[in-house]
Amino acid sequence: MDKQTLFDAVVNGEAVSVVAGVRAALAEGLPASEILNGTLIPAMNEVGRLFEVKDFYIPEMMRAANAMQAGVAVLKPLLAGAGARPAGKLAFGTVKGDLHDIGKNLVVLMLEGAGFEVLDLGVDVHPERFVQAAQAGCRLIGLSAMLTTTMPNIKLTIDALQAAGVRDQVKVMVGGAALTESYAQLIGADGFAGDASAAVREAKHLLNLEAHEVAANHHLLG
Ligand code: B1M
Repeated sequence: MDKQTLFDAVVNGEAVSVVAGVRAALAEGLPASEILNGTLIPAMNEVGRLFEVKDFYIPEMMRAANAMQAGVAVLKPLLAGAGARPAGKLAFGTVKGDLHDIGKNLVVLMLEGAGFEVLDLGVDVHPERFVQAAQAGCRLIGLSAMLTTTMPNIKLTIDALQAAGVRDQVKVMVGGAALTESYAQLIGADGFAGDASAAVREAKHLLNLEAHEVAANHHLLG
């Protein structure tokens, strides 16, 4: 199956064809990350465009989302297979009122691949659940929001962490299609990432992991 046919299968919500197409692409030697970033994600962007111009409605969007998830499930073991050592415990979720989870799931997958232990709180997550995760020792809270209407719930969650007295114990990273770095700064988040790979880099940066690793090596050497 060629790239265009796989792209069309995602857009048209044909999960069986998507699984077959992803398997065929892997068999041809294409890296999992290239199939994801070069075909599956662009196909979801096309679904968003079709929805915007009213060629697609919710049922079509849901079918496409299911097909995308079926394709990602095939790629999952390959994307998560880095097998790095544990690097810290994080809690991730899509904020209250927001049901989009494909992007959040990809970010979680990549973080796990990079060696983080991730508590995935799911979608439509109430601020109090993030507070509980912080109280339970998670070092980084990841908040995903895809809708302009749910973006304010990121700020509400940060405020809830503050009110509970745990804001200083955690780093807050935010992301999602509707967000920008400047908005993240405005609402008091510690970091922003535009995609899953950037999220891994940002999580390491926020937790100062490279520096700790360097320090640990120096300790061993010296
Ligand atoms: Co929705 N939806 N949707 N939708 N949907 C969008 C987001 C929209 C842009 C479509 C459009 O109009 N063009 C639009 C939002 C407009 C806006 O607010 N500005 C929209 C709308 C309006 C809606 C509804 C309100 C429609 C309605 O009911 N009238 C409704 C809301 C439901 C709700 O949440 N309460 C709705 C519903 C749905 C479905 C349920 C049908 C389905 C979601 C299924 C699911 O997730 N299980 C759906 C889908 C599929 C989409 C689009 C088409 C695709 C989203 C997606 O999965 N992208 C989307 C259009 C688009 O984004 N182009 C759209 C692929 C994914 C890999 O990318 O999620 O951006 P993304 O994640 C990326 C980065 O953003 C980043 O990394 C990820 C991986 O690279 N990232 C993070 C994400 N979270 C991060 C967190 C981080 C760091 C990085 O740190 C914490």
